[in-house]
Amino acid sequence: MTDSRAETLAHIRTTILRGQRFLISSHARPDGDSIGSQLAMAYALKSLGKSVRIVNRDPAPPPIQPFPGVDTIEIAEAVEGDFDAAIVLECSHPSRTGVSGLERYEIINIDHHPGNTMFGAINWFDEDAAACGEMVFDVIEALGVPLTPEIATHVYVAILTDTGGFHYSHISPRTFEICRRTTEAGARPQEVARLVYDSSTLGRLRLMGAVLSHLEFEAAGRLALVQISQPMLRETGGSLEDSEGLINLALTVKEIEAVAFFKQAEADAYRVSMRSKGDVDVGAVAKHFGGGGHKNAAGCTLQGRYDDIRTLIVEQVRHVLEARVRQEIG
Ligand SMILES: [Mn+2]
Repeated sequence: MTDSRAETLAHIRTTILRGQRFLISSHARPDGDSIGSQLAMAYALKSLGKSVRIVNRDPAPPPIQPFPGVDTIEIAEAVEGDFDAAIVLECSHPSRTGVSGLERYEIINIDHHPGNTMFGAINWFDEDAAACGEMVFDVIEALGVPLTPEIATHVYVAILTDTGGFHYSHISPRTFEICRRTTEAGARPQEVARLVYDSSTLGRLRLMGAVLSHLEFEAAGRLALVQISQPMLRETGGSLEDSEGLINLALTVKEIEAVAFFKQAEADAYRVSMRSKGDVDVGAVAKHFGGGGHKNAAGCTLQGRYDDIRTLIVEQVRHVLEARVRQEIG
């Protein structure tokens, strides 16, 4: 542990120990890492006798909803009340929360997304963490809070989901050490995996069929393109939430190195999610279009007609695929 890391953790520890009322928020359209990190932190603070409210802009994704404490999360666009500090997890910028009013509080910013703007009174940013849940685990350890089954389960959910089931970059020996500790403390990998990955709906299965029948390829088959339109959602009975994780299907094919997934959010607005393997940096593509994310998992939102958006994205992904080839040769 570097000095600055130890100092930041000590600072977070002091701030939490001297406060009584805490607010915890995370990004809009939360994922397993945001929910798991928030609830692990909330359970830890409660075990220290603190009062905690979790406020998010959007509900937890359906597979995460059965986990303990998810029903205590408040859904709101604004927050008020007295808090000694607001803990913002998983956000490179406070606007990512979609919750207004946070700026009134002393913010503890804990995040692993590249480009974090260091917006907090205390900022702990670690781009090398495989999940924000790893960082929350470190905070809980620094606080001296024993791992309960609830805390352990949420840290495990955060890591499992944010590594795509131990697929993505930044997985380290520390990742498995934390998973070992959480499993020892009562997290049950088999049950968690069943809830997270095997609790699908029929609408999702039908949507998957429709999505796969529209699969397209570019860059000599190295880039797969997937799209979901509003008519597809109506015909299959699936929802945009049901499309969560569908993007990973195409990546299971050996030759495919990158996937771009176009979701029609409104008539002329597409949310573009991208995934890649190894050194193919789709994070750079998302950044180019004002979005964000990591090297292997990123996204952005583009306005316009599908064909135009598709052309723009394909061009940029080609660049990062070519950059990788040059690296291999060089
Ligand atoms: Mn994360």
